[in-house]
This record gives sequence, structure tokens and C-alpha cells, in this order.
Amino acid sequence: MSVNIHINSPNVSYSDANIEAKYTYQTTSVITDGNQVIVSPHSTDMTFRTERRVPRLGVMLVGWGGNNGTTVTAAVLANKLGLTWTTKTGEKKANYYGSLLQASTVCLGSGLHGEVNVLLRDLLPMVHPNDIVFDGWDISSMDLGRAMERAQVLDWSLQEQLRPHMCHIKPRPSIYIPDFIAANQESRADNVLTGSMSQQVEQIKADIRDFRQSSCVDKVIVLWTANTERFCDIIPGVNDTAENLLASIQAGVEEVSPSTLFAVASIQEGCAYINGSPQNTFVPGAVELAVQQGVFIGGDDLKSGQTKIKSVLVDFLISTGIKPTSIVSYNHLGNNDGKNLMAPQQFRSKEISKSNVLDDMVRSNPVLYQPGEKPDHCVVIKYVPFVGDSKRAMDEYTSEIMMGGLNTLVLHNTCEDSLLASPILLDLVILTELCQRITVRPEGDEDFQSFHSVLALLAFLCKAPLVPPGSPVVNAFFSQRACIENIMRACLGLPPQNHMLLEHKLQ
Ligand code: NAI
Ligand code: DG6
Repeated sequence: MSVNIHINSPNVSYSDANIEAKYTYQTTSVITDGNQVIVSPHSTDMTFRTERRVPRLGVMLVGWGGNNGTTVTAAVLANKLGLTWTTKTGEKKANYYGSLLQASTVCLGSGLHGEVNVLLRDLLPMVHPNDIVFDGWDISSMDLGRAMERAQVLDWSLQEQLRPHMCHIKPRPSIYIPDFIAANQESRADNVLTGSMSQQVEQIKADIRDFRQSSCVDKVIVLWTANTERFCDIIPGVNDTAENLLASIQAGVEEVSPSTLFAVASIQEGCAYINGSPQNTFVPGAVELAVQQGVFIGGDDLKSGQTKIKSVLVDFLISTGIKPTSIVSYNHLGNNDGKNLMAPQQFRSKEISKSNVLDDMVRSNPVLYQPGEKPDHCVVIKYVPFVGDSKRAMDEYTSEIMMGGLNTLVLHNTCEDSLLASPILLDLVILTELCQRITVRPEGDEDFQSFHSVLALLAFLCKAPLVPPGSPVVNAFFSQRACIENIMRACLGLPPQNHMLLEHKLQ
């Protein structure tokens, strides 16, 4: 059930169109000189403006016929239709567990009977997942009903109820360049565009326009949830600037990946583009193009399971003064993602995105880690067809504790990968859409400005967060979550959540 939140403050005003909140943003700058550390607090007054009208949102998935694509489409349908189904353990009901926005709460303050917690989705006007209209592309022509069956994620009796709604939906033909994904994917590729590279990009742009018009959506966001590609080489003159990238597409240069082609098409159509996979889709030329066009881009790679817990556990260990020295993360899975990741170049993309997650936490504690020192960190992925989408992840964390002691933690996690990923896909597009309606005006400025085109706010949902050039990358789970929560609170003129509870600590 949704609640209606109204802020009772002279700093917050409501009009039919907007919520405007006056806010004081507090930061501290630090100058270090030997063992002297000079800290200066600063305050900047600003106004946050949030458009209240929630648009009809269209989401186009690249890789719509895959496990994530079919599962998220089916889950939204099941929620919309209020479906229930029976398994050997009883009746199940469609829900959005695992979604930050739909299933996690924020404490607003104290009421008569203690803390009042509301769903994050109720803080600001937001698209409800049930109202999203889906479309998309896949190199496999299989209809979504059969593709859902191929994915082997949802219970059979739920599939039976959903199939009549999904069997008539076919993904649009897509851009297929075999060199970028594993050779073992070739047999799926029966739904591919032909023509020159630039003609194919034009077709993707025409698809976006066609979807926008035929489904009467106000906005389209495009999200890559297709196979992991190999990394691209960054080549001066090819993909290093927007101009060179566009010229390379015209010339059909080989080192431009399908995911970058989709990014370019989306940006040129004014649609935000999110990369749910690990590859370096956002080559410098693509980032520059997004900035030039003022379009949001975000990614990379959904942070769904093993890496999510790593961003919690390492944060916990280092912030309690314990020194992780070795982290070994093994997992096996049997879905098509696992099959694609058997190929060394595609595995390497995933290995990179899973490996960088420790960096900011390690850097934050110079007592535990000398400059350049890092824990040993090993990532292994194996393909075991029998387990299907039910991924098994095993992790060993060894840490140094006091006086040369060792502390070893071992985790075993089994879960359907796509059921963890689907709510994250929804959070990504809903947060991105919300950010398109938020603008900020620092005091003294004439105009309201949007967030930077590289939407770093999505970091909580991504393994390898994309940030504006020169910005710090934050991987630590609770800092990432606090960032989202506190920006949403700022839009309502509310201070950051400080957890001090002083009202209960004084005499
Ligand atoms: P999947 O293999 O089931 O689905 C990928 C789909 O993309 C397939 O249907 C394939 O035919 C299609 N495809 C490949 N190249 C394409 C192209 N150029 N254009 C259009 N379609 C194309 O994989 P799954 O499990 O859905 O995962 C998708 C991506 O998300 C993978 O890169 C995976 O690594 C990433 N991911 C998945 C997570 C999860 O928990 N399931 C978490 C984090 C990332
Ligand atoms: C095996 O690692 C396959 C991958 O696609 C992962 O399942 C996916 O990236 C989720 O990764 P993690 O580390 O967040 O569980």
C-alpha cells in the first residue's frame, strides 16, 4: 500500500508541477601537512526541484529473450495481474523482494508509537514497476513465452499462467558481431540485423521511435542485459572521442561493440542507456557523446549476489579495524550467462568487474594497508549446466586480527541468479527516470542543473560503478545506499539520516 508523504516545513513548497526544497549541503575540506590535518567545514545552500508528474515509462531491453529479460518481464506481469501459484511448499504470491525501491524502507522520524518507516518508493513521485511497458531486442527469435521456459527460472505453474500473455511477444532483431561474445552463442543468433554498421544503428534508432510511438510512452530507457562482451581496445582515432566514434561507425570499424552501438543509438534518440553487463561499453567517445547530448548513462554490471555481499563484508571488516588479506570467490552456474562466460575473453570482462570492488574500502584505511597494498583477491567462475540459473557461490575471507591472529569466514550462497538480478534492473530504470526529474540550483546560480550525465547514483546497483571522470568510485555498500537515501531526503528538505538518536541519549 502506498502512503502520501507531505513535508511540513517552510523550506519545502509544493506546486502542481514541482516539489521544491531548500537545503544546506555540508561538506568538509581537508589539508594535510605532515602530521597536521586541517579540516574546514563548509555549507552550501541549494534548492532541489523534483517534477511531480510521473511519466509513462517504456523500457527497451537488449537481450530481452535471456534469463534476466524474460524473468523481469514475467515478474512485472505477475505482479500486475496479482498472480498466485502453488508449489510443494504452499501458495506463493508475486512480489518485488530484492528491490531497493519497492521492498526496502527508510526511517522518516519518530511518531507516537516509535519509528515511522516507509518504502523508499514512497519518498518521491516514482514510476511503479507494474506500469512499465517493455520492449526490446534479442539475437534469438524465440518468443518470450518459450524463452521464459528456456530460462528455467520461474515455477512451472506460474509459467503456465504467464505464457498466454508472453507467447505472442517477439524480440526485435538485433546487432550481432560474433567477435564480441563467446562462439558458443552462435546457434542462438537467428534474429540479426544486416547492413552496414551505421545502417544497423539507424535501425535501432527507428525501433526506439517506433516503440515510443506505438506504445504511447512518454520516455524510453534502454538497458543492456545481453551477453557479456569482451572488452574493447581503446584506440586513439577510433573510439576515444565522440567525433571519432561516430566516424568509426560510419566507416564500420571493427573495434566498436554492439553494446556501444546501442549506447550511441540510445543517446542520439535522447534515451538514457544503462549497461547491466561488465564490458567497457562506455568507451571515452560514448561518454563524451552522452555529456554532449545531456543524456544519462549508467553501469556497469549488476551487483546482485556474491559481489554485493563482498561490498558489505569488506566494508564491515575494514571499518571494524580488521584486515582482510585474502578473498577467494568461486562460483558455478549453468545458465546461458555461465556458458558465455566459459570463453576466456568474456570471463575476463566479468573478472575485472568483480575484482575492483574492494579498492575504495582498502584505500580508506592507511593503518591496515600501506600505499599500493591490497588483499589477495581471486575470482573463479565455472559452467555446470545441471544447476541452471541456480548459482552456487562459495567465498573464503581470511583476515588478520590482533597480534598475528587469523580470522577465516566461509560463505555458501545458492540462489536463482535472475531472481536477484530482475529487481535490480527495475531499480536501475526507475531511479534513472527519477533522476531525470530532479534538478538542483546552488544558491547564487540562475539556473537549475541536472545530475552529471554519468549517473553515479546508480553505484549501489552496479559491480563496477561508472562515475564522472575524476570522481571517486564508491563501492562500499552502506555508503552507496546512504547516498541514494540522503539525496532523496534532500529533495524533501530533510537532513541526512544521522543515526545519532540524541533525543534518547541525553538526561
Ligand atoms: P542470458 O544469456 O540468459 O541472456 C542474454 C541474452 O542476450 C540472450 O538471450 C542472448 O541471445 C542475447 N544477446 C546476446 N548478444 C546480443 C546482442 N548483441 N543483441 C541482443 N541480444 C543479444 O544472460 P542473463 O543471465 O540474462 O544475463 C544477462 C547479462 O547480465 C550477462 O551479461 C550477465 O553477465 C549480466 N549479469 C547477470 C546477473 C544475474 O544475476 N543474472 C548479474 C549481473 C550481471
Ligand atoms: C557468475 O559469476 C555469473 C555472473 O553473471 C554473476 O552471476 C553475476 O555477475 C552476479 O554476480 P555477483 O558477484 O553479484 O553475484
